[in-house]
Amino acid sequence: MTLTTLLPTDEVRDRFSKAMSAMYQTEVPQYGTLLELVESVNQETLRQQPELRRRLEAQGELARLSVERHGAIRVGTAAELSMLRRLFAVMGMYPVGYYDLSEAGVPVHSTAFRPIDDEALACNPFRVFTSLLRLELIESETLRQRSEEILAKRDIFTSGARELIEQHETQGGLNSQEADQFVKEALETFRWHQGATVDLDTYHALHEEHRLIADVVCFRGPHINHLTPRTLDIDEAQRRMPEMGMDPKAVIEGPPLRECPILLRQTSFKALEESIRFAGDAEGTHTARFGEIEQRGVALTPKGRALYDQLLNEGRKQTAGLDNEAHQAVMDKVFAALPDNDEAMRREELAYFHYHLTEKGQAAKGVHRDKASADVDALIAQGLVEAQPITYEDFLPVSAAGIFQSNLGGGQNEAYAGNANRDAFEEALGAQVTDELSLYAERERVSKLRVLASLAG
Ligand code: OOG
Ligand code: NI
Repeated sequence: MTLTTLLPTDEVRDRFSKAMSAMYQTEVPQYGTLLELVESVNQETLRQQPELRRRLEAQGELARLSVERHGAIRVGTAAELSMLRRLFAVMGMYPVGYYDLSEAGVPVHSTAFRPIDDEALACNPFRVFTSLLRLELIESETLRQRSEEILAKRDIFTSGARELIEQHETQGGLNSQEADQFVKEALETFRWHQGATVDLDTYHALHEEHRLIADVVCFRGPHINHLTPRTLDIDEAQRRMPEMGMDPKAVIEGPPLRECPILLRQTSFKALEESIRFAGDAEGTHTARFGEIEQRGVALTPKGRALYDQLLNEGRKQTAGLDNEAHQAVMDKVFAALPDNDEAMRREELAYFHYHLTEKGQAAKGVHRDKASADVDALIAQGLVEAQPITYEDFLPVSAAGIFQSNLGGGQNEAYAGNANRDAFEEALGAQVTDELSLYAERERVSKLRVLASLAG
């Protein structure tokens, strides 16, 4: 009998995300340029900000920085979404969060497949923002039916991928060779296809309803539409995009520049217009794929998030039509209401923190048996404990909508709004999505308990 050693799912994800990045570089050469830009901005930032370097290192994030990416895909049916859930599970990626984009006039709802525990996140936090098209929101009965028929005919997974997913489920993992084969097969689902499955007239009819519907329905698979590296200075990266031949969207989405970054700031370069061969041999074009970069900060608690949402709304009322500089200046004023200081955010329970022992705390292990030591604030004041911001690993629906829109030529339809339906999404997915905030709260809670336990000895 041969014993097979099963590969950790973290390793499968790491191989897949690297293979995906290599594939996307050949598909969209500008993505390679974007990676170079982010890499040089990151190296410069780390040189200029030794404190940031120290902190990222202590958080175990320096090592993951060069592989850190998120991608995005859009699928058309419940069967496709639930099979994707099983495919991502092979890589230790699980559905986290529910995002209703109908609110922003885009007929999809979404989740993010991503690793969940500290160790997996530290290894490679690869995430895929995955949207399900909501055909039920299309008004025209004929178009809806036509879309359903077209989608019913395609299979976005190779038979090899299906077999390996089942094998993972029955044997509890894949060995190294199977994992390599899985990566190869799974990549086929995310590949770009230059040929459309429909004729030009059908494409136009769907495009007329919403560009995104055409993007999901007319192709053989849910081509990856962007891969986003993490930058440590998004303002600098945005400034340098034009000199590297990229056309950035007008404004950086999310909060303004801060000493202590929160959540997520994002910007993108415009989608490429790509030539497509339609059924019946007609030539045409389609715009779907773009480039994006992001800067990540601390995860906010429900209280912090409510304040963020309120400030963002206030800011958005004043920023319509402004250029990036003016937009950021307004946001900066509005966001003064959210303390730009880790300690203040921690005390006011606006953000999540990971507690760990300082060197002094390590030396004091077991000697703090008195009651007062259960008070983390006191331990911090005594220099025994340090609180580190927990990085936000998720997405922001308003930013996502801004990204969607900058690439859909402003296409949005207010008639879609007010249609959140998490139950229907979970039914299509075949599982519940995990609440992202509960994950951060749990990581904070466990770190606090650990620190107290080790000091108590
Ligand atoms: C996804 C847009 C959302 C983000 O970073 O917020 C997204 C899409 O265009 O399919 O990727
Ligand atoms: Ni994105």
